[in-house]
Amino acid sequence: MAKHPNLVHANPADALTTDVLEGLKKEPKELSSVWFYDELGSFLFENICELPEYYITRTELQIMHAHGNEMARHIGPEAAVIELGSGTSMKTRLLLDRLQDPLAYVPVDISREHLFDAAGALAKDYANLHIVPVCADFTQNFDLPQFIQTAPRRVVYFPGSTLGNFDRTQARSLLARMRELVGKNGAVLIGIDLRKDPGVLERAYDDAAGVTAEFNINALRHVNRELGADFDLDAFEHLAVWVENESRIEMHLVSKRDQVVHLGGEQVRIGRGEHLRTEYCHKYTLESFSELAATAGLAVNRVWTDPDQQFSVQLLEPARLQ
Ligand code: AVJ
Repeated sequence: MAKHPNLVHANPADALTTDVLEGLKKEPKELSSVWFYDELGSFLFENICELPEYYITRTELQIMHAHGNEMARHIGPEAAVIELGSGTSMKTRLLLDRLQDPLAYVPVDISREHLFDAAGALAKDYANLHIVPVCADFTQNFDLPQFIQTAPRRVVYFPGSTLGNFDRTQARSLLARMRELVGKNGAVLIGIDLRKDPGVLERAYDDAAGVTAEFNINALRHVNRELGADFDLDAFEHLAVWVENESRIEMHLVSKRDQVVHLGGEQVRIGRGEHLRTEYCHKYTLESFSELAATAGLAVNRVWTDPDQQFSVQLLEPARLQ
């Protein structure tokens, strides 16, 4: 996150302020999508998952129900499952329920509270499973406990199409990191959203009930509260736009008027009609994703999709060298 690791901040909030200011000084302006997820934001996201226009969660669950047994067979017995950005671990249960004698479940999440809530709930339902929560930002380097590092079959689970939020370079290094985590005998089970009609995509990110709009605006509320900024929430409009040549949806906040925002002792001018970019959601074809995975040393071994090919769950394995 912080782009100046050499700067030492007395207070972690200073580092966050520096980071936000840096984004606001860019052309176009941007604000990291991590700001979506405070308590209200997580609640709004859960509501998004239930919206008729937001096909992603429901389609991925449908694929897990239809093909989970086959996924489990491919993964095999005694796997250590490492989930990046585990949240409530809701989809994971569909996998754990089907795996033969899983060795351990390692949820990795930046939110300590969500992490331990989810781990506690799982511990009740899976009495024989080692549950090893790791509180970490999975985009940074983090260590796994020794007995996980040396488990013979390590599998990274990365559902939700979260990879789509990263640009190409970041996505490649994240995939390479997963390959490193699982080793040459491991596998990656990943949810990837597929390219489709732009109208369908834009509606999925700009629903009629306005929940996604509220979710987007809430990032500003979060920055106001956490960093003492004074964004006027009513002065921004939600925008979701399909950018064809990047194959992605972008979420923006568009300023309704000229305004000045105060943050960390600085003033940021935002012009009327100026855009603040808050999220990328890249959409792949089966070919474009397989090419990306290959650049990170991963080969697509199996692909499961829904009948309309809206979404995919893919099993990747380290590519053999010759
Ligand atoms: C949770 C990152 C998968 O990109 O579709 C939902 C977040 N943003 N609506 C996505 C999101 C707007 C979501 N992910």
